[in-house]
Amino acid sequence: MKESWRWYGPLDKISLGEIAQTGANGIVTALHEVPYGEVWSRETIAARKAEIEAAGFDWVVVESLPIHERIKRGEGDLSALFANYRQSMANLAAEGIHTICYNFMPLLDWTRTDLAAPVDRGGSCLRFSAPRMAALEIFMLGRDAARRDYLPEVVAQAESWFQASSDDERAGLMHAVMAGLPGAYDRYDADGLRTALKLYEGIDRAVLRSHFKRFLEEVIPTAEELGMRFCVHPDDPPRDILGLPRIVSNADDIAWILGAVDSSANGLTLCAGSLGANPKNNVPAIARRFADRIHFAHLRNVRKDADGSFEEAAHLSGDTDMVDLVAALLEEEGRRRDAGRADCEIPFRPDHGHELLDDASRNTHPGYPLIGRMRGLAELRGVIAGLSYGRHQHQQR
Ligand code: DNO
Ligand code: MN
Repeated sequence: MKESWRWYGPLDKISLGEIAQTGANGIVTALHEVPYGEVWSRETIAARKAEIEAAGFDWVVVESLPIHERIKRGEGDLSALFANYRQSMANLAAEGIHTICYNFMPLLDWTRTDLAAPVDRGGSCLRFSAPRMAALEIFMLGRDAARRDYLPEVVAQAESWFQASSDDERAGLMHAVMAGLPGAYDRYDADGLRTALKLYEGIDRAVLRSHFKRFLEEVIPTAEELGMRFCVHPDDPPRDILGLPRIVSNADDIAWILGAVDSSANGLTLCAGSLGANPKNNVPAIARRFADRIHFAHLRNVRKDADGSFEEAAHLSGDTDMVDLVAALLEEEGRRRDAGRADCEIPFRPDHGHELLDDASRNTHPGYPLIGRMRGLAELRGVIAGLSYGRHQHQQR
């Protein structure tokens, strides 16, 4: 497996020189400065690639080539947006970059309510509290319909929190919920969010699926021609948020997507932490079922509570059997190797990490600290080495 690391580009507080010391050799990044919907020019891609290569890395995955909200909403004439998207793809392929991660989450990206929840023995993690999210939806935004999405006791806790909370605490909650958005765009306050949600009125699961299918039909044939691999990132958390349908949340959803345009160019980012936040998802089983379409993996763990809350656990210690999951990915690599494929290595990154030791002082992107991710990567590297040795021994016998 190819060890990679998400770097947010020149504005990232962690430099490529520092990333080199983590042992990773692949970089996962995007042109975060280009507004959604605009073409990534070949020159800009080439300059970023040169910077990455000069530091001794390969640019292994684009995460993400973002999909404009109008495409998700199916709004108006989309031909120019699709043409721009395909042009960016062609420019990336011309620069030798072939793996593209993207998501189809309406409006938000990953969603948490607390960016610094304490963990045992020190440090902090990202946490999703069902009562806090319910407080935001029901009481701060006034979406009464959201009551249906939470257990009655969660709604009761949400109401007490809301009544006792200060303006600063409410603003802090809104800030945490927006933190998953990758670029500097489209962060909302309560009014802005209400307005943005109105644009999604009438877009239910079936409608959103039809917009997703249209996207796949517009880009996957081009991806095939260009030799590119697309890999959709699952919804995080894998459930409806703010009443917006989320359609990349479980094995049935994934089967539908991969079948909607049945091509190896239409693949999956196996994000263990996202899928693992729903107790119904068995992540190693999902990895085995869709193994031949996994083009990229995000490895991290979660620990779930009974009320729908969860927090990010250390990479090897949450609810997902990480060793079994890595074994599933190594089995797939073995099959690719046996089939004589040149591109058998699956790139992975330690998705998020805890904030540990000096991490908080660097004020890095939430979820993306240096030391916490380095710990995760080191643990995963150990698992991979151990399983690879076992497999090697087995083959010798
Ligand atoms: C979380 C990430 C996601 C992911 C996008 C992909 O940290 O895994 O934000 O980058 O959803 O489009
Ligand atoms: Mn992920």
